Amino acid sequence: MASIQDKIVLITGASSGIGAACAKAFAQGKAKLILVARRLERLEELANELKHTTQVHCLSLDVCDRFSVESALKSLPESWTNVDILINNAGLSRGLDKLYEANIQDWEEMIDTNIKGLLYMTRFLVPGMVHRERGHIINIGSIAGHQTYPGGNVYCATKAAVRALSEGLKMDLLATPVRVTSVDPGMVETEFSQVRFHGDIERAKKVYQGITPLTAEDIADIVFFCASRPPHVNISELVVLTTDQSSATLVHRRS
Ligand code: NDP
Ligand code: 8X3
Repeated sequence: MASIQDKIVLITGASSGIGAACAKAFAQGKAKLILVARRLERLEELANELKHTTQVHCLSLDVCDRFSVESALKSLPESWTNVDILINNAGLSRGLDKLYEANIQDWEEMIDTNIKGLLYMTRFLVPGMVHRERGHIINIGSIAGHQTYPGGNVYCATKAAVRALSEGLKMDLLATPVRVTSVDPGMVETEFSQVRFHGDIERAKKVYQGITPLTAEDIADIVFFCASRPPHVNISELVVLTTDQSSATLVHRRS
């Protein structure tokens, strides 16, 4: 295992779910953390919890806002600028409507966050990695990027785009030591379904009824594992499902 101690790790979507769990896992490894999300109070709460273990810098940022992303990254204090590991995790789904009936605003949010937000973060941080000859980009994709499911239309398209972008970036970084990994989970119980159903908690709970879903910590373990391989080992793409799920649409429920 390669040490990640003192590496600077920037995690988008660190205020909840997989991103927050990654923050805890990388804090255990003594990495220095830049936590990004829109809800600053959530980030500060987490930073407070982690400050005894490692150094943490919080950035309240909407990754969809290209100019804010650029200016926030340019304004990082000197000691935080050399990001070693970028975890592009911020993302969301909105709705499960048929494509021809869906709310167009839902599409805009998914496309802007899952694709454009990931692109902006990557575009502004990867040149430094290439220049310093070290770095790792870990994108959180999804089983939805491999298989489309009914009502998943635009969300699945955004995750298929993440998959294509991970592949393309890996090609563009060939001949540099910078690594690209895509971690593609199935059902993970986080705030994801609450966000998908616009705060309908009862409907969100039903998504995980009768199964043992993956946890945010399960995914954070895997992300940490990918990041801590020796420099010549690049885990390119990793699909992870709960044992109760065998494809995007096949789920075994006990009740
Ligand atoms: P959560 O809803 O728990 O967390 C999503 C995170 O993304 C939050 O921290 C949220 O922070 C952040 N975020 C959303 N929009 C923005 C934005 N515009 N700018 C900055 N941050 C943003 O869901 P998960 O932890 O489950 O989701 C994390 C990633 O994992 C997503 O990319 C999702 O698509 C992917 N995924 C999830 C699966 C699941 O079943 N849960 C399965 C496969 C992939 P804030 O609102 O404070 O900005
Ligand atoms: C999140 C998992 O199955 O809802 O990407 O698409 S799923």
